[in-house]
Amino acid sequence: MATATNAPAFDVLPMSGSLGAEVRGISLEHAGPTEAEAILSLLIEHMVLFFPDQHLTPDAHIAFGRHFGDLEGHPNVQGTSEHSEIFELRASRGAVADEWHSDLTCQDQPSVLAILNMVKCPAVGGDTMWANMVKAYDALSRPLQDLCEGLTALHDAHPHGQPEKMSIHPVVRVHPVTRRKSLFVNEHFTRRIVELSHEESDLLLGHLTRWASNPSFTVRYSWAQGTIAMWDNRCTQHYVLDDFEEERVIQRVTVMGDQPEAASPARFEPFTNSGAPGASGRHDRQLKAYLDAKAQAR
Ligand SMILES: O=C(O)CCC(=O)C(=O)O
Repeated sequence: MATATNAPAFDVLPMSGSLGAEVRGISLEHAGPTEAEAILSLLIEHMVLFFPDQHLTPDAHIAFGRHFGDLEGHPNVQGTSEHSEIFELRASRGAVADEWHSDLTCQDQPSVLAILNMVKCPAVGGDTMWANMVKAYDALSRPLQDLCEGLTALHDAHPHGQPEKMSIHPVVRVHPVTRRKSLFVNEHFTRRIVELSHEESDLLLGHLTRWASNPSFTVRYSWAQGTIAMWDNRCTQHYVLDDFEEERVIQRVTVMGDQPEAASPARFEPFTNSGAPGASGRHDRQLKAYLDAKAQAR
């Protein structure tokens, strides 16, 4: 049961040792501010929540999302025609969000949380996994934690066909509510560690993004039609299993972002060698272009 004083009591069933809980005994369609506050505390505790048997209409989905802040349509992907706040993923043979990611880290203010409504799901397959980035950070060795805390990374919207959309974020961020540190790089959007040479960046980023999906940090959820899932995008990543052959339709509303707070100030200068002829210059060009544009905008 949820425990906050005077908070509504829901049935809460943890789904793994790392993160995730199924919540029953609430109708999200009828949730008001008191329920929303209790749900938010549960979300902070469990990082991802699953609410089976909700069957929300798009309007009810949007209304539920608005309890948690302003909603944003997907900046790079079209919403459904009637509801600009809803972003729909429709697939019938896998290939949907099958790379680990936190949402929209290519933006300066990646989303705070998101709420999915499973509209139509295959009889088998198409599960979604989430991973706990606080655990991923905590389980790094002390020297690697120390190195990562002084670094930042360039993220871009290349997977959405817009590589010119970029942002730089700390590699380790602090959660604004819990103050816990979490690893904040992902295989989908993170392109480059700013302060390392591209070869060093490839090695470290490769290690960190593989590490982030270590099975012991994860929960895997098998959907049923009408289930709502909600996750804290500031300290988790997620991934859809590409193993289905029937239609899968899922809709998302997304709560607007905040600026990620660094665990420590950046300790090193950006590494760019873009003037160099040949390959090394080419590898640094994207980072240099971003830094130059930022400097000009100041
Ligand atoms: O379809 C899913 O289960 C997850 C979709 C997803 O990756 C996203 O909304 O960012």
